This record gives sequence, structure tokens and C-alpha cells, in this order.
Amino acid sequence: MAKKTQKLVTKNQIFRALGLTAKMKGANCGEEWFADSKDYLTSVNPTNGEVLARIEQASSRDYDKVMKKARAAFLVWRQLPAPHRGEIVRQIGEALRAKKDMLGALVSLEMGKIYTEGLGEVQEMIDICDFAVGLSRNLSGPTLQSERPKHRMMEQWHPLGVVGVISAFNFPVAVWAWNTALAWVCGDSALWKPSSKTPLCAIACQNIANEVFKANGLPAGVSCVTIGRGATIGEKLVNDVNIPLVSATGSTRMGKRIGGIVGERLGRTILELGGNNAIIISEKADLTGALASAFFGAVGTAGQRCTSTRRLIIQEKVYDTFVKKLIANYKRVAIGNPLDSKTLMGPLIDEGAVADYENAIKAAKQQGGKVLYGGKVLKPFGAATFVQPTIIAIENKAQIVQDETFAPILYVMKYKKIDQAFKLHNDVPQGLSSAIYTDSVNEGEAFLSFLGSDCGIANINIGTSGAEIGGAFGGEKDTGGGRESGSDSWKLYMRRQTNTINWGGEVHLAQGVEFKA
Ligand code: UN1
Repeated sequence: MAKKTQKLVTKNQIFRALGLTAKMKGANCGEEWFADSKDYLTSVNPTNGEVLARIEQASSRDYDKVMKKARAAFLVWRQLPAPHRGEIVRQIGEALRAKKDMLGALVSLEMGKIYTEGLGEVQEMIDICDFAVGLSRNLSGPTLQSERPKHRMMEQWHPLGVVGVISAFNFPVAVWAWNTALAWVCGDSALWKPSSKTPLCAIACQNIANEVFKANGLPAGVSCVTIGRGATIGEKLVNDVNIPLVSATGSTRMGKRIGGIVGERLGRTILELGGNNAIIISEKADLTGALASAFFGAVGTAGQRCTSTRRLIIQEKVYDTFVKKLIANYKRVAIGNPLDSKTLMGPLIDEGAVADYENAIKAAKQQGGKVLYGGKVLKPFGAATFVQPTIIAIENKAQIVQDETFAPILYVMKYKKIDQAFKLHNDVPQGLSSAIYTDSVNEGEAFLSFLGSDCGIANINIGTSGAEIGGAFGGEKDTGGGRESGSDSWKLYMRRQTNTINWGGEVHLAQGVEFKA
């Protein structure tokens, strides 16, 4: 267990740097923070249970006020040339660089991931800002060949409107940036409903964006946030016809509900939901690399990434050696305060997550699983939010393996032939991230082919988690089908228009239709 030996950054330092106080209000669109619900939310440090701040949540009326500003701001913001919008996003990237240390520390303080991962999360924000700046000069559509003489066809992309962003506790700042950096260069304003478990991260991000928008004399409302209950704010947002796109990260259950409601009103969604990510470890693999990737994938972020490695499908000849080495690594995991640089694994987000961990282990045992390492709840600082990273040998078809448990539980299983490994791999409801460790070109290519992984992300010789922002991020099946972040995901934040232009004067009907009186 990592003991407190270094001088750790303090809550007061973090609060001061990011404009946070003990009592705050949960609605903002660029000016003063406000809220009139008299319904308070506490932000709790998962490491020791300390209350960090009290936030008055946004009410339904507050939501309406914010929405009005967001809509008005959209009408102004969309008129700025896209490269000018990119310049604002560039400045937000710079502001994030300046505050990287403190924002990374706040992520560790409020969410519990270790500091290097908190910094990594802020780096993702900076990277997506850089990506969006480049994009702002290249929101391009093709010119197409017309079948009619002296005609031209082309595609244009126009701003969409107010984009709704619903984010989860596990990436409390980066997911906002993935969505807003793109939405903003695309000419949209954004309304964010963050997880109620990480309100301070949301307030800090909004404060950073506000300074930049204000310094550039832009109208309030391009960046909006409403911290509030799912039952009030969440419901209003997904039902709101003024929001043409809802981008939501969270559980499959939540995503199905949101997808249904938004689909009913013919809105657009980007859903990034649960994963059940596996690494196949072939007997032809570099086992040292496989070990490092499996270890980070399963133990990193205390197993609370959508992309966390939840299953290892190991060729039977290397199974025993590999699992033995993995257990040796697990024994060395320093568990403790996430802000301490010696810590490798911080707490789970709350006691509810610990209960899920315990229930999953119990279910695994009942379903034929054998705990090879871990399984215990720890209380290094009083709060029962710490657990041991856990390895369980079990069959893929066990119900508990089919479910996503947001905890550091890794299920290990054997295979004989590679086709069987692919079958086991795909035999879960989710389809986010996947990997194979092999030095065989044929095995690797087969895994990436239509016969291989059915996931949105498929890797060779790297793990399942820690995707770069430049790629489209998301997955298939119960993962929801959405793509955010890199590649051409920006297209979802704009509306496409097909144009046909007649520059010859004569009217020609398509498909050779004649229509003359
Ligand atoms: C998530 O867990 O919701 O690929 C996002 C990764 C990170 C993002 C994870 N870049 O692990």
C-alpha cells in the first residue's frame, strides 16, 4: 500500500487555481453561475469520503434559461468563419496547457484516477483542441460529377445547432472536450450535463472555456453547462427538440433509453456505451508486451474505462506461464491516494461501485469461476472505496462475464485454435475495443478482417484501452454504434447539404425525363 511520503498537491491549491469554492451553483452559460433549485449535490473525494463542495443543482427553469442563451449564441457563433472558431478552440487548448497540472490533479481528487492518468486525460483535451483547430480549415465536402450537361454537384457541411453532451464520471473532462472542440469548430453551441459524481471537474472546465470566450468578446452561451438530476435536467435535454444531436457516454441501459427518446423525435445521437473488451494472447505472441498491455488495460483507472480490458483469451500452451506472471504483477500494485506518484491504483468512484465489484465476484464464483488473485475490499483511508485488482478464471458464457462490471475484475480463459478465440471474443453483447497479441501476420490480419473482431476498435500488439484522439472512437452492438473524437466524426456535428448547380442555362431533368408542354 502506498503511504503518504511526498508533499501532495492540496485541495486548496487545486480549488484556487481552477476557480472552485466550497459552495457553488450548477448552471452557467458564460456569465455568472446560477441555480434556483434548493436541491444540493455534494462532490465527494472517493479516496477518503471527504465532502469537497456543495453545489446547488440546476432546476428545470435554470435549464430553460441556459437553453435560451445557447440557442441565441448559436445564431451568432455560426456566422464566424470556421477558422476563426478554430482560433478560439486553439486558445482553449492553450488555456488547458496552462492549467494541465491542476486540472489533472482535480480529476484525481474528484474521480480517483491516478495523477499520471489525470494528466493524460487533460492531454486528450489538448490534443482534440489541436485536432479541431486543423479541422476548422478543412470541414470539406466533395465535388461530384453531374449526369446533366453544364451542371455541377457538391456537398457542403453547415452548423447543426445546440449539441447536448451527457458525460460519465470516468472521463470527467476529456469526453466534454472531444465533443465540444468538434462542435465549436463546426459552428454549434454546446450544452453539457456532466455526471453528478464529478461536478467540480465540469465547473473547472466551464471556467476555463468562459475566460477564453469572454476575452474574445463572444456572446455567452456557446459553452453551457447544467449540473443537475438525470430526472430533471437529463430528461429535459434528451426530450428537447431544440437539441438536434445528443452525444451520450454511459451505460448501455442509459443509452438504450436515450436512443429511444431522441430517435422518437428523429434527433441524432452519438452513443458511446459499455464495453467488454478482450485481448487474445496467441502462443505466437511477445508475452512481455502482452503482459504490459493486459496489466495496464485491466488495472489502469481501477478498471473504470469503457475500454478497460475485461477478458483475456489465452492460448492454452502459454496460459499458465502468462497468468502466473500477471499475478506477480498484480501483487506489486500499490493501492492508495491517487495523487501520490507511487500509487498505481486509486479508489473506485463510490461505495456503490464497490458493491458492484463484490456482487460480480460472488456471481462469478457461483457461476463456476475461480478467484486466482484479489477479491477483497480495502479501507486504507477509512472509506470502503478501495478494492484489490482481481483475476478470475471462468468460462466466457458465464452470465457475469457477459455483463460489463465497472471494476478491476479480469476474466481469464483458454483457447486451443485461433478460430475458437475469435468466436469467444465476439460472443458478448458489447463491441467497443479489442486486441490480439501475436507475431503471426495471418492471425493479426484475420483478427482485423470481417471474420475477426466485431468491435469498433481492433488492435494488434497493443492493448484495448488508451486510444488516441485521432481515431474515431466508439463501438458496435450494445456499445451503441456512435463515433466521437477523431477521423471524420465531426460530420455528426454538422448538417450535410447536397447542391446541384446549373451553369449552362438549359433545364435538363435527371434520369432523362422529358416534361414539355
Ligand atoms: C471512456 O472510457 O469512456 O481509449 C473513454 C481510452 C481513452 C478514452 C476512454 N482514450 O481508454
